[in-house]
Amino acid sequence: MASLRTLLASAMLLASAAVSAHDYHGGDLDIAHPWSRPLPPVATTGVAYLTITNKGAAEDVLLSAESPVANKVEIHTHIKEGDLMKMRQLDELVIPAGGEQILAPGGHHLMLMGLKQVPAVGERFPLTLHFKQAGDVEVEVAVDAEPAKAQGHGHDQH
Ligand SMILES: [Cu+2]
Repeated sequence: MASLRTLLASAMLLASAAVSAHDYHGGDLDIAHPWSRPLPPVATTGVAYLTITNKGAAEDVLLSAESPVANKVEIHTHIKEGDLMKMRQLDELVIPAGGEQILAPGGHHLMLMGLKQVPAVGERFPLTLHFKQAGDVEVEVAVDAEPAKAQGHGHDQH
């Protein structure tokens, strides 16, 4: 797998050269603005946020996700226990017909476990989402210094 890093590096270069909208489509799903917070170089876990909109007449389900930058990707949510917000792993995430799921700080998110490399601010890394109906949708997660769509969800300490 010596070429993985090279592949990834060129994918990131290509991605950062593209300036246009940062939205993806798969089946009846729109996936808007996948982003991640900046991470310290020694980070072993990361988080990805995005918004999934289902324009279809049937529900879809996010079953799992994967990325070449992490050993595995888990679907997480935050649950309030007393005054504490705790993370819980979810088996899947339902996107209702005509509805949306907003993955954002303080709520649902994709957790990148066992980072193999830490993407820098301004870079993008690939993420593949596996949906029950829409199949696989590949997106690129932008590492943003100032998240654009984080409003209204409080702060967490991921
Ligand atoms: Cu988490």
